[in-house]
Amino acid sequence: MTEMKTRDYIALEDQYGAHNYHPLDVVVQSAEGVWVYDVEGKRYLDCLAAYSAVNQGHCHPRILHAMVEQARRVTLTSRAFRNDQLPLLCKDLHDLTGMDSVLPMNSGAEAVETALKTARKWAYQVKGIAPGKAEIIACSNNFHGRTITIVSFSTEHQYRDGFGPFTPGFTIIPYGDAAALRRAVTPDTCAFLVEPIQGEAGIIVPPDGYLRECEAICRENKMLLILDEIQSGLGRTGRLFAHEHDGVRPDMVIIGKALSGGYYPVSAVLAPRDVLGVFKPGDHGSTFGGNPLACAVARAALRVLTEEKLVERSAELGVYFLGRLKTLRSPHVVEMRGRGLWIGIELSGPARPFCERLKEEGILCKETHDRVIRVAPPLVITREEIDWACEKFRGVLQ
Ligand code: IF1
Repeated sequence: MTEMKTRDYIALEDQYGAHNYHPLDVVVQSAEGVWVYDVEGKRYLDCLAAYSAVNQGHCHPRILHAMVEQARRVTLTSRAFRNDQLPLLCKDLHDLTGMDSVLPMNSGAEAVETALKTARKWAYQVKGIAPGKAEIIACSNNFHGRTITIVSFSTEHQYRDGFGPFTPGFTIIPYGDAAALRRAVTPDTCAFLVEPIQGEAGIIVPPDGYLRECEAICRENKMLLILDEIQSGLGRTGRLFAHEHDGVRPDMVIIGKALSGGYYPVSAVLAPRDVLGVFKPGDHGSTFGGNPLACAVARAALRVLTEEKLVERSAELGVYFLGRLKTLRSPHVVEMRGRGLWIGIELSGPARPFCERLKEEGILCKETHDRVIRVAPPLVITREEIDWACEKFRGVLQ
C-alpha cells in the first residue's frame, strides 16, 4: 500500500476497532511538549494533554531517559518480591505530600476502587459499622472511572446504560452544597468521595470554602474525606493538589495520569498510616501495581514537576490564559471559568463543531458534556504559545 493517509488509518480503526469513542479525526504520529503532529505532518497545539496525563509535556526527555534506563534493568517483579524503586517512590510521595502511606496501582479507576475498598474496610474495622452496611457519599455529575462499581454511583445515563445490576452502598448529593452533605450523613456513612473541581462535568469550581465545610462535616461524623485528584492534581490547577486552594487535609488522596507524565499507567492512593493500615498482606493488590518501571517513571515525572516549577507555571500562566480568553467577545460564550491551566469555555450550544473548527486551525480541544470546550494544555506551555492559541480561539469563537 502506498503511504497511508489519515483516512486510511480511520478506515482501519473503524473496521477492526470497537467504536467506544467518537474521537476527532486527527491521526497523531508524534508529539513533543505542547505540540502533536499528524500522519500528514500537520502540527497542532494540544489543549487536552490527554486529560491532564501529560502535564509535563509530551515525550519529556527526562522521563523517557528514566523509563529506558529502568527498562534495561527490570520492569516487573510482581509484589511477591520487593524491588528497589517502589520504596523510593513511596518516600518521594511522602516528602512531596506529607501523606505517610502509599498504595500503588495502575489506572485511575483501580486507585478509586482501592480507596473505596479502604473506606469500607475502615468502616468495619475502625468505625464499627455493621458488616455490609457501609455507605459512601458521592456527588452528582461525578467522574471517577468506568468500572461497574464506579458507574454504580455515576449520574451520567450513558455511563450506566446496560451495565446493571449495580453495586449498592452509595448515596448521591448535589456538588458544591455542604448542607446537602450534612443532610445525607447517616450512622452508617463511612466516607465522602469528591473531586475538588469536577472535570468531566465541565470544570465546575465549587464555592470557596466548600471543601473546608465538607472536611468539618467528615470530622464531626467520623467519616473519611476522599479526594479524587487524578485529573485536578499534580499542578493542573496551579497548586500541587487542587484541595490546597481550600487548605483542607483529606484522609485519602487519589492520584494518577500525570503521575507518569503520560508514559505509563501509574496511580496511587495516599493516606495516613492508620487508614491504609486496615490492609493486611493478601487483602488487595494487582500484578503491575508498584512495579519498578512504573515507579521509576513516576519518580522522574514528579521530579520534572518540581524542578521545572510546573505548578507555579500553571498558576501564573493560567491567570494569563483565562484573562486573555475573557477579553473575547463572542455570542456563543456563556461563561469562561477555571483554575490554573484548567479552563472551561461554556457555550450556548454544542461545543463539538467548535472543536472541529479549532482542529482545522491547529488547536486540539475536547468538548465535555456537550456544551463546554475543555482547555487544558501541558503545563510547559509558553506565554507566546498561549497568545498564538488565543488568536485561534478568537477567530473561531467570534
Ligand atoms: C475515558 C472522562 C476525563 C478522572 C477522574 C478517575 C478517572 C478519571 C477525576 C479514571 C479519568 C479520563 C477517562 C477517559 C477520559 C477522561 C475523562 F472524560 F472520561 F471523564 F478526564 F474527564 N477520576 N478520566 O478524570 O482514571 O481509569 O481512566 O485512568 O474513560 O474516556 P482512568
